[in-house]
Amino acid sequence: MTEDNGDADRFVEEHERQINDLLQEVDDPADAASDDDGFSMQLGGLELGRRDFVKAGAATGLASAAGAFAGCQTALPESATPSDSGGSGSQGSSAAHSHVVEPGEKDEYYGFWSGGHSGEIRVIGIPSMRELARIPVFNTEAARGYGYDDQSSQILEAGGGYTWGDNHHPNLSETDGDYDGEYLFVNDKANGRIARVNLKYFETDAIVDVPNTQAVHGCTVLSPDTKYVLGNGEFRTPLPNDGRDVNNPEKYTALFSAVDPESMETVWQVKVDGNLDIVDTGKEGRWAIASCYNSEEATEIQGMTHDDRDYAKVFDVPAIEKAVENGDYEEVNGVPVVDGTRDSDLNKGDEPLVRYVSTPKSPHCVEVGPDGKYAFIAGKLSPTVTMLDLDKIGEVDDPADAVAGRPKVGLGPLHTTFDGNGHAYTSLFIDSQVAKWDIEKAANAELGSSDPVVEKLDVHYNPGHIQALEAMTTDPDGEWLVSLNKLSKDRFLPVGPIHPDNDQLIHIGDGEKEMELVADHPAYPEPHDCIFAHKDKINPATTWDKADYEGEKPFVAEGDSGVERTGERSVHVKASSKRSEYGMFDFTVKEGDEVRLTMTNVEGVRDIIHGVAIPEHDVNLAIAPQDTREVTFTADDPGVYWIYCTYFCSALHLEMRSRMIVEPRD
Ligand code: CUK
Ligand code: CUA
Repeated sequence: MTEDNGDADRFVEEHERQINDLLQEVDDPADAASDDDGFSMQLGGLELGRRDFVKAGAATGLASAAGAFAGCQTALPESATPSDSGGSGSQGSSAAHSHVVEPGEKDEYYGFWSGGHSGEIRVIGIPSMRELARIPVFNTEAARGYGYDDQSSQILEAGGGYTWGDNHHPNLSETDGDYDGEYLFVNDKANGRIARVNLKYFETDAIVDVPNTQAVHGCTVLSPDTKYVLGNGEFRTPLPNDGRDVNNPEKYTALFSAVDPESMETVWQVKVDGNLDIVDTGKEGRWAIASCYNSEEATEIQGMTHDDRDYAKVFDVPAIEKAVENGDYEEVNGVPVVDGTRDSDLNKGDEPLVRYVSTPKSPHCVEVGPDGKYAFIAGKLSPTVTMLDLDKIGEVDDPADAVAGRPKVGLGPLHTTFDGNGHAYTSLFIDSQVAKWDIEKAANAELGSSDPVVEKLDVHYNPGHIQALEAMTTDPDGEWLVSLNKLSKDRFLPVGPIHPDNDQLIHIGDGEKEMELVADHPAYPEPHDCIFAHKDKINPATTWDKADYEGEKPFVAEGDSGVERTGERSVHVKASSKRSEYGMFDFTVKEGDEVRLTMTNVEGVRDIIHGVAIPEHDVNLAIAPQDTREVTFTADDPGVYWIYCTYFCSALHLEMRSRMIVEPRD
């Protein structure tokens, strides 16, 4: 059992050097054409040539059919066959597999993309890569009136009142290990939150501000039945973070949190040593596996990357529940916090709450394979992926004995996905490649062997997450894989210094043939991850069902429009809307009145949305058929204000207007 972990400084330095090399080549294509200059170096045990760094098609004008795979040839074991199928990166035009969905035809899969610090979720059809919708979650969004009407403002307010979030990991709710189409859950790394999107309406319906935690990074649902939404606290802080221990970083702590998917309340937390990065669960509802890149518990980068080993933490969910039941916790800000640090009494005995598995080196992602047998932990600063045997982890005395394999896949491995046919695909951030490898071969190979690697494909550039169709279920569909590349550099028309990311669509088929790069897709900053569900598993409503909000808000039928004075300085205005008129051509309030406006769209047909814009009052509603929205604002200044509809709903859309008359008060 030998392996090569290298040391952090070397990897960071090499990484920077490669990026600089690459940038220089992009700046000076002439230089790059001479790739046979004998340049080569050893890195992480791999012999690398210049072409490993000058990735094919990198604005160099290199003959791309040859270039696309040139980068992997030196790095591949002899048994691997570089593809000759092109993968020219010419945005799909020469690809053997078409991803085009003809006009009028629909995609086969829904893709849900995290939006990073845009705070939103994006819905993209696969394989076309056409963007279908954006679902605002932690951000406000004018097109859908999110954060403008009272209801969505209250969701944002209850979630802490922040104006943005940083969502990384979208997850679909599961029943029996398969997507049930009910909810999507997503983390907010920036403000330590988890949000729920209702997939009947494709709308955010709850945000929980997880107590005691400053960053919720990794986020997943507990398979197979979504018993909890689990969130990883990445940043260590004092507990509680109320001014105590601010100068004693050794007393900071990171928490693993469980949120109830229905009530969206935090039901328990586990305090751990080190930090917590990414998390996934086994398929049987017992294990949650999280990566930890800062076992050093340092506060600056040198310290965080100092050790050659960090760990994966394996949480035993039923054991944690038992500890909570037994009252073995400390309550902090209303949440039971159990002690899962290594010295905790709860970690002694044969049912420890948390097993710490030594893992090289600043590991990043954890993904559990479709059969639930292995957790795959990408090494980030180690060129390896550690396979943890989940059948064994509960049996062995030393958790290290549950390590079932550790293939060397390439530089900067971050995330792994699956085709359901025995292959794993790992993104290589530093190499700018996707490595496809054989899972069983890796389980039988020496630790640190690169023999299990079947093939590598260049991507453009620096991939983070990769995701194949339904790869997180027990029955992945293969066929397509998306590589979410952080940098696009020269792949698109320049649009100023903030460049788009590049999500690349790659054909993988059933894993038996070579991977083929089929399309580039620019992405507005900055998605991290995505998840795919077959269209039959998602069943959105096309109009609202008013029974769903009965008792929460009124439905204003056409005859019910009117103004009611509710107090000395408050009025309630109720109005219907339809093509092409509001329920009232005008209404009158008094200067200084607080106006509560309730508006229903009484249309029964899909696609006819009405908007409500009131100039100079920051009022903006978007109301889908059969829905009601409310907004409360103050009519500060006397005058006439033309209300108009923002959605182009009919030929008489421009005439769809009403007047708010604000009379002077005296
Ligand atoms: S993290 Cu972004 S590339 Cu937040 Cu899933 Cu790995
Ligand atoms: Cu209603 Cu435009």
